[in-house]
Amino acid sequence: MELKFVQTTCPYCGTGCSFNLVVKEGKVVGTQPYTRSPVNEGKVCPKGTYAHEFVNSPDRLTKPLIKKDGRFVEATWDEAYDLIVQKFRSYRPDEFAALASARVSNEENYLMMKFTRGVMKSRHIDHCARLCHASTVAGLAASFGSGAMTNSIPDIAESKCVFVIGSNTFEQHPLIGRRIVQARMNGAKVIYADPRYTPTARQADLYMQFVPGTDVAILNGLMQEIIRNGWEDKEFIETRTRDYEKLKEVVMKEDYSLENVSKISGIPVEHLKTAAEWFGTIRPGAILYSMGITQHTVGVDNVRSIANIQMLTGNLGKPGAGVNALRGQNNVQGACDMGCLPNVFTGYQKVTDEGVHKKFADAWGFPDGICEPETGYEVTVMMNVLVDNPGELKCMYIMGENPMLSDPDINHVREAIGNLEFLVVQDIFLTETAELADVVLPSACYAERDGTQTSTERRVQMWRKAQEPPGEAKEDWKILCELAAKMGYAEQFPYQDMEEIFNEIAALTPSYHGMSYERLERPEALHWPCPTAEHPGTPILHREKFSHPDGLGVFAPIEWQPPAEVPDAEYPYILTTGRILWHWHTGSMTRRSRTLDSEVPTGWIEINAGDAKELGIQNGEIVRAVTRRGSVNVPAKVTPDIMRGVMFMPFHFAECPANLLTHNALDPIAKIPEFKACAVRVEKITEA
Ligand SMILES: Nc1nc2c(c(=O)[nH]1)N[C@H]1C(S)=C(S)[C@@H](COP(=O)(O)OP(=O)(O)OC[C@H]3O[C@@H](n4cnc5c(=O)[nH]c(N)nc54)[C@H](O)[C@@H]3O)O[C@H]1N2
Ligand SMILES: Nc1nc2c(c(=O)[nH]1)N[C@H]1C(S)=C(S)[C@@H](COP(=O)(O)OP(=O)(O)OC[C@H]3O[C@@H](n4cnc5c(=O)[nH]c(N)nc54)[C@H](O)[C@@H]3O)O[C@H]1N2
Ligand code: SF4
Ligand SMILES: [Mo]
Repeated sequence: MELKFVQTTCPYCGTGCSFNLVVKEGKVVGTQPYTRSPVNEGKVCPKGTYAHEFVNSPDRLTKPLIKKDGRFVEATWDEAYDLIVQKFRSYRPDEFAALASARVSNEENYLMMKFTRGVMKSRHIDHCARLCHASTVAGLAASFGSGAMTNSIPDIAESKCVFVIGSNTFEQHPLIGRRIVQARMNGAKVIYADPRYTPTARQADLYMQFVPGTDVAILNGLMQEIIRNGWEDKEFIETRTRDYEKLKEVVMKEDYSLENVSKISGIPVEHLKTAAEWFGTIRPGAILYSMGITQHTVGVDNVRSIANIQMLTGNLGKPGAGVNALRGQNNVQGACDMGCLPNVFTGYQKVTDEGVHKKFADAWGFPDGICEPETGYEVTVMMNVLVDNPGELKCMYIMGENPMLSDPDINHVREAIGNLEFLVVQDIFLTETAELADVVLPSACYAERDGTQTSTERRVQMWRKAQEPPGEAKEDWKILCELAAKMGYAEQFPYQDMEEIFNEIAALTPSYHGMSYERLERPEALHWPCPTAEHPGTPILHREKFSHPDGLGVFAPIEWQPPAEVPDAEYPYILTTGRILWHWHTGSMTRRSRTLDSEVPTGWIEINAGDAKELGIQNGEIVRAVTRRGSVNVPAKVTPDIMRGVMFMPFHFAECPANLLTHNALDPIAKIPEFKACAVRVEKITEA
């Protein structure tokens, strides 16, 4: 039997590994190493290895569905389009909102952005970056003028001191974890701070367990100790930054002495001292962070503190250093780059800038104009508006997201979605969100299309089509083009293939300007910014200057504040949430992968062994976890690995959804919810 091998990039995390899909008789049946990618050099994690398993799942959506009398009935594409067009035309621009997707290609996200702003003329477009690295995009833009991971993945192996905080790298970005191991084999010290002793902790020379939500205090304390000992990089501070005095005024306060920070965070003073000494004196030092930093009501403050410590130590613009914000989904960087955010067009060009607005309006040529040059609503704000001001938003178009499991406070989300008049969901499976839709459109998955995606290190890489989509499912870009044509805008959506869309993106986006499919075909692809056709791309940002007009990095004085909801007598523990190696978010794909799902078939709540003893809870016992939002029955996992007073739940499992419990409290700037800290109590379930 003849086998075909199609090289593509992984549909799961933002690391951007490559592998080959094995195709037999026109169907994807396996994966195989592809050794020429400089990102993963032929290695993959379990999700990559089994990335073929969900592709031909019998659960794939194969036909459009229309809800009639509360039940879905199969429909033709024309019936589905006709209904959508009739409804979409009945709404005013501001009554419509769209969610783009970190799962689909750059080209498709660009089209969703163009559809929302051009066809629907609405300001309201966003996507799951809001739940993820919105704090990074805002925080690093304020500190450096550009909100992306500063260095490359291979570069991490060059570091001499790797400080990982709020990232469980070995489970969530395993092939970045490999670079930490390489750095350590090259003699680097590894410092890891996390409320849980995770697989990442096992790789650390120094592990610091701490109370969730105390990151700013810890970082301020480390900076105070570095300054006290004169370990700061004076030349870097002098020549490359401003507002250092303002930073110093805050971090040198008695509040941030190591003794006080130890009291706030629970980290022993000795450990803080060692961390400050290593990070203050060993160069180059890289920081890796992810959701433990961003998903807080102080998410932007946390990110700015990370930027502060890297400017203080001069760890920017050079190999082995950097602020390495590990982006989560395969193409969340790309969805942001494509302007699927309520405040920017592609390449972070501001919607409120009249020149930019005119540039896009002119290039697109909609005879009746595009959306107003005003910022729209963020996902989390959309949900709040739907509940608090019913009737303002009436219609949503959700492509490749599952907010009914991934947004905070699911009861609130259910109420919000219930207040919509018309919901279209475009997905590869009938998700918890799709169940609530009026129309469901079946789309192709990554293995069924070409296109590009941009990984966490700003590397723009290709997907390659390996098989046809099942049944009548279509590629997301084709659906968007056909729908735009039915809405009367065929001329503005004239594309024959993805490459034509990419060329339009490159023409309108300075950081992608020098890219073409031809150039991206190479195994190493290109890192943005890549402004000209000759430019080699930019693996390391901020080498000579930062992206602010004056070229300087900006220190921000940040005071520590506790989370919005802290434990009390009624809810005495801190609940934090996150991920595990084997599953992906709402489980739509991994729970339909036989191997992954049999490895870990359901969720749990991690409880410290001492706490469990006090509560009389046994390992494996089903308990009831209760917060002010709701309650969930879930197996207890009693473990010494989590800090006392803290509990952890993975959010992948529909049968025990962590997000029934989480708190919809938002960072005032980034509008990201506080998934990483709320107050919880756990009850024994007594037989009635
Ligand atoms: N296997 C797998 N990999 C994934 C994903 C997945 O679903 N499954 N999702 C991808 C996505 S979209 C993302 S964004 C990334 C996320 O990647 P990570 O951020 O690494 O994953 P999380 O588990 O959300 O959180 C990381 C760690 O933060 C710790 N933490 C909890 N509270 C705090 C706190 O207050 N401060 C600090 N500093 N740490 C805290 C948790 O104990 C946890 O170990 O992973 C990506 N990779
Ligand atoms: N409690 C808690 N909640 C969290 C987090 C947390 O740490 N704790 N983390 C948050 C973070 S960082 C993130 S990124 C979000 C993720 O939240 P979501 O993006 O809502 O989660 P996913 O399950 O990845 O949803 C992606 C959807 O896209 C579909 N899909 C896959 N491929 C395609 C395709 O090619 N086309 C189309 N149209 N659809 C496709 C999948 O079937 C799935 O339904 O969750 C957030 N929620
Ligand atoms: S590390 Fe990420 S990109 Fe690489 S194989 Fe695993 S899930 Fe895929
Ligand atoms: Mo994410």
